[in-house]
Amino acid sequence: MTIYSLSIEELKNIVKDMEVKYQNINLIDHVKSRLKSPKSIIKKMKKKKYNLNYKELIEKINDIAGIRIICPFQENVYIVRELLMQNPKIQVIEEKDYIQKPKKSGYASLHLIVEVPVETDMGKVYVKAEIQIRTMAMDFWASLEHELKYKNSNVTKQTSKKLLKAAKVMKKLDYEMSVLANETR
Ligand code: 0O2
Repeated sequence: MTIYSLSIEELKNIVKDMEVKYQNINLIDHVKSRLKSPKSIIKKMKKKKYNLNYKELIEKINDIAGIRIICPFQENVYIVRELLMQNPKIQVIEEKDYIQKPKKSGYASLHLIVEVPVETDMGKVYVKAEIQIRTMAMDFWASLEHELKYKNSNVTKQTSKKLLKAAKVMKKLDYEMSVLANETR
């Protein structure tokens, strides 16, 4: 877990540098980070029917270390993506664009699975981490949906439908705000 924590610090520094460099355009609103708890890791491994051993954990669980980058506008999400892709300090190994192709739930966000080099007593090791990049509106929806449905198996079809409807409102709000921003620039 120490190694995963160090990878989060490394990623936060990369994002800080980005914010300083692009402070004139308010690229990022805020950044959150989290280390997945051992209980959640085991729960996820069981759900995905992985064998409960360290090999499977290291190879298959990509989001033990995670950071979330919240941007004001959707176009900023793709600028941040580009900057991360070009950053020589990290290697992007997988991308999932749930903005272009939202999940059935309505979930929208851009995910990058990256490898981050971390210095340890035993030398450099490459640690996998997940970067979620999304707008403030997407984050608002996802945080509440996470609490109301994603982690709750007793959700009714009606609630799911209402959450999907709210996701459409969230998408429209992002669009309207982008239009407004472009008009005022
Ligand atoms: P938690 O509690 O947030 O950590 P896979 O590629 O399928 O092998 P994975 O990790 O299931 O692996 O991929 P996926 O579907 O891209 O999900 C990664 C993370 O995205 C999830 O982590 C959630 O944080 C978030 N996420 C995905 N789908 C939804 C959704 O419908 N609603 C919300 N609110 N969040 C979602 P965890 O570990 O599942 O959960």
